[in-house]
Amino acid sequence: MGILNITPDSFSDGGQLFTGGKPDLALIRRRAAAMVDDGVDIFDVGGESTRPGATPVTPQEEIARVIPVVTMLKQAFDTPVSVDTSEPDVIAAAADAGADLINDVRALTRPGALEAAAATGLPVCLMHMRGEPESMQNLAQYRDVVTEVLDYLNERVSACEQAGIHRRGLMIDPGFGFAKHLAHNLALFRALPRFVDTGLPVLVGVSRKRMVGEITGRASGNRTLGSVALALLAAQAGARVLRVHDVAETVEALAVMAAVEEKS
Ligand code: YH5
Repeated sequence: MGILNITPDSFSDGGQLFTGGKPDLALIRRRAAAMVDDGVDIFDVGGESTRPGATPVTPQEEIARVIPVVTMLKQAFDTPVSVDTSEPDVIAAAADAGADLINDVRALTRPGALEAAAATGLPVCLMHMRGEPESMQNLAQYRDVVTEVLDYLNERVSACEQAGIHRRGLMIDPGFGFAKHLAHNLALFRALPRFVDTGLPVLVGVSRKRMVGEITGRASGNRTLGSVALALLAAQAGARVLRVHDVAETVEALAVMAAVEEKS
């Protein structure tokens, strides 16, 4: 899954895809085409910055950032499009524009989000976090982080099933870096087989995150190697979807793993 960040503050992603209140569709198209050449399987389009300390965005602003991009990607490519959103109106508009997957860092907990997602009939990725990006690191306190995150995701899976979203349309994600310190992130990473054992596909998003910097000592512009190493370890532990900035490097590493494991 290749990240297309349509926010004015995502400078570390290597170029600004959103400037002057508008997505730069020509630039996004070139970036997406490069990802396709590199072997991407899913585009992930996000208009809300969810980094620690980020400021909130209105649903109208999110729609203005994301929907033209979804429309362009569906017209120009055959690659499935995921939309990174928590907002019911954005979920509905994304589905209308042809989105293939809803990726919600708030696991459909916003009022109306569960119903909006169920109405689209689209598959959903449920991620664990606590609180809101501007304050979430204050909530990084756990008695047993693995059990608490698994319990939360199982509860959200049940809520989805009750709202009419079938289990076969769900994916789970421990939410690396979201209300978690390094020790929590590492405990969750080591416990990936327990998430895989739920039988649901597991998505892992660690690309260029602080945890990579904390492990390697590298600043945000120099975390590709650490990110690829973690992605490979996640795949080896059974993660099915890897959300990454560096598609070419990750695909190359996965090809090595597949050869060793005699897969594809
Ligand atoms: C995720 O893990 N993450 S947005 C800070 C960074 C670099 C990257 C400090 N959406 C996830 O990518 N969706 C985001 O450097 C996500 N799983 C899912 N499902 C945060 C992000 C980032 C933050």
